[in-house]
This record gives sequence, structure tokens and C-alpha cells, in this order.
Amino acid sequence: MHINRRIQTLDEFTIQQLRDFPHATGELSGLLRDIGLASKRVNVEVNKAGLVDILGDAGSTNIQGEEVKKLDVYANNQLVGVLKHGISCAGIGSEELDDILVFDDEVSTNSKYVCLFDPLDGSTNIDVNVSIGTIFSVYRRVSELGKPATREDFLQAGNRQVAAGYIIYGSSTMLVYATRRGVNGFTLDPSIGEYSLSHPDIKCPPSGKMYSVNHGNFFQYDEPVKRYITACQKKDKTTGGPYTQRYIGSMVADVHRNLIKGGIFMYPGTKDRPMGKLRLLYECNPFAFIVERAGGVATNGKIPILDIKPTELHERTPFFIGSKLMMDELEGYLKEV
Ligand code: AHM
Repeated sequence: MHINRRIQTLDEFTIQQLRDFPHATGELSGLLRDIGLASKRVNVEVNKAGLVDILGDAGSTNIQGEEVKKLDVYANNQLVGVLKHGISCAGIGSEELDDILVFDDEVSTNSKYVCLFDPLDGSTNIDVNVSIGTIFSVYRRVSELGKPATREDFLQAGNRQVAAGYIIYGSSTMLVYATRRGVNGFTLDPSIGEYSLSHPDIKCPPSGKMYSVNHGNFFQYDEPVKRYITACQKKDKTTGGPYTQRYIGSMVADVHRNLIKGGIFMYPGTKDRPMGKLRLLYECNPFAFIVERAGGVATNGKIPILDIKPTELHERTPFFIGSKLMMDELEGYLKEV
């Protein structure tokens, strides 16, 4: 029988990486496997989202007599379930939950990682068949092993992430994750139900042709941001502008595209919401870690996102992320008074 060894599954890949570190315990690989499993279950439900009229609306009872959960609640429950019953996670923080959830059984209290996630980002796009995603972030605990995880484990600066990743439920389903060793992308092969390495060692192009921002908020942005956006639309020999505007309203899709093709994504503060919309712990930190590992840059307009020391689980931050040279150019505008 011929087995195509050129295709490496997510499990094979993480085990291969473990072999390079003989002292590694395999906990991180276990965590990634658990998240991969939860995402496959979410993927099945996301693909059925258009059948809502047949299967029943959220909150109602479907024809099998089962209660239909909103997809973001379903995704949250799947992630909590696998991580609680796995052997690698001492607790979770979720965009869907007000507070952290600490697992207090013996295995979990001896686990060295905590995980934060946005179970279904861009969920307002589900009804219209636009790509959405799951975003996750992994930290090594700072609290004592053998005892329950504490809030301090979750309120660490992004530069202390051990791993971060996302799953994009798009025209194909992909899991992309980063560790200090680099960024790799895996595409779900529906025929075998496995993620297979499709985008090894992803590097964010230093420049690109696309900028992503909500133009509807233009008059709410600070002057330097407005000037930069206006410059993106002008012909410019140094930048190669005008850039193309692309904004899906689903950050996973927007940043994924820019990571692969080059570009810049912005969610600045507005007059009404000076801290913007996006959450530091669940959305910005994981993407900042991934994009920086791939050679890009992420800031809040003043300092690197990864240097921000969080004080609250659900805090928000202005967010600028993308190709290095485009971010340098933006920084020039933001420095102007
Ligand atoms: P959500 O958590 O309610 O899905 O919101 C997050 C999403 C991001 O994916 C996206 O970049 C942003 O909200 C879009 O917001 P806006 O419609 O204000 O531009």
C-alpha cells in the first residue's frame, strides 16, 4: 500500500516537534490536539448554519427534539469541554464568559498551561455565509503547580504567550498556530477529518497592497489615522499606493489574508469608543503573537500589543497589525502631532 508521507497531519507535526525536544512533556501538543478536535466539531455546525430553518433557530428545539444553541455558545462549550477533560489545561478564559473558569481536579491543577479564546469571532457573519473563526492563546502558569490556576495566570502580557493560533472556517477550514519556533498552517482534509500541513513556516510579506479598516467610522478616527487612511488611497511612488481596501468585518479572515498576502488591518479607537472594539486577551494578543512570529508588527498605535500588561480580562485596545513596512509607514503618521 502506498502512503503519501509528504502529507503531515497536525498530530504528526507536533509529535515531530516534540522529538526535537527530548525533555518536552507533550502537554502543549495535547492542548493543540484538543483545540483541533473542538474546532472540527464547530466546523461541522458552522457548515450547517444555513440549514437553520430546517434544524431550528437558536434557543428553539430542533426536529430531533434537541435544544439548538447559538453557534458561539456551542463553540464555547466544545472548547471548554475538551480542555476540561484533557490533561494539559488548568483553566480557561473565554470571550463568552464573564470570568475565568478554573479546573480544580487533580490532573488540571497539575497542568502547566492556561488557555484564552474567542470561540467564534465575527459571529454576526454566520447568517450570511462569510468566513468566521476561533482564536486561541496559551500561557504557562505563573501560579504554583498542584494548586488551582489564578487570575494572574491569565493577566500576563502577550509576549509571555507560549503559543497562539486561530481556525478559519472559510472556503476550506484551516488551523494556523504559532510558537516561538514559527508559524504553520494546516488545512482540514474533510475526507479523513484531519488537519494536514499545507502552509509550512508562514512568513508575512514585508509589504502588501491591501488595507483593512471600517471606513464607516472614518470621521470618528483621530486625525493621524485619517491622514494615513487617506494616504492609502493616494498614488504614491514610495509605497506603491493606492492600496486596495478589503474589509470583511471578520478579523480572522481579514488578518489571515493579510498574513498570507501582505497588508495592514486596523481597528482604531473612535470618539465614542477610544479603546476601539477588539479585546486584548482574546483577539489582539494571539494575532499579535502570530503575525510577529511571521515577521509582521502589531501595536496599539503607541506600543507593541505584546508589551501591554493587562489589568482586566475583557479589556479592549486600539489595534494595528500587518506587514512590517506598512506598519512602519503607519507609525510615521501616528507620530505626527
Ligand atoms: P464579534 O466578537 O462580535 O464577532 O466582533 C469582532 C469582529 C471582528 O472579527 C471584526 O474585525 C470586527 O468585529 C468588526 O467590527 P465592525 O463591524 O465594527 O467593523
